[in-house]
Amino acid sequence: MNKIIFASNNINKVVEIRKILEGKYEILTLNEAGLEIDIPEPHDTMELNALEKSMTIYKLKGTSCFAEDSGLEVDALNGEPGVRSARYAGTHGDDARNIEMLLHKMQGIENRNARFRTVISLIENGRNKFFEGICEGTVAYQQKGENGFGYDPIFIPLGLDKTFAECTSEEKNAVSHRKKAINKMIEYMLLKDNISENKK
Ligand code: ITT
Repeated sequence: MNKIIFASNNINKVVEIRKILEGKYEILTLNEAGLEIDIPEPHDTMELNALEKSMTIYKLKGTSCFAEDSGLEVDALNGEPGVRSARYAGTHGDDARNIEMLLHKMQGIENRNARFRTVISLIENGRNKFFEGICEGTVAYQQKGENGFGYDPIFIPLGLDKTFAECTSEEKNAVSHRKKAINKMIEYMLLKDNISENKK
């Protein structure tokens, strides 16, 4: 099976993406690729941060790899936390405080519309391609559910009446931003592989 490095230190993302790509591609984590590295995310767009992560790893390893930058965009907060989702309350990856901060800012706000957005940067032979995935929904008034990670306990995807944290991984993967972006990337990679097969 083809192997590809996923340039992420977020084990929850790795688990979700492994499940989505099961049987199609083997995902190597940074650790498994022999890299212990914390890649900075200094930019103010998901595109540039995803590219920073994938390009950093490509330069170190020289093999195909991809990275993703993702976040929750809330309409009533002008798209916040957005690109700052992982560190909204100050400390990177403090999910509990990030949720607390978001619910606090949304007190008294009736427009709960929001979306998860993921941007993947895939680098092959030094060239970059972006893939985007969006999942529309609303921000709940309180946390519910134990599954998933990040803002899952307060995000209700459109068409369901429960939070992502109340969903099974199959239910989340059926509609998630990450699944949509990964699907686009797989379609692109398979098409390209077919084209180069036909040229032989
Ligand atoms: P890497 O950069 O190492 O991949 P990270 O956690 O720093 O991991 P991001 O900078 O892309 O990743 O931050 C994404 C944050 O957005 C993440 O920490 C969550 O708070 C939130 N997030 C993204 N996707 C999510 C999902 O499917 N469910 C819940 N929260 C999500």
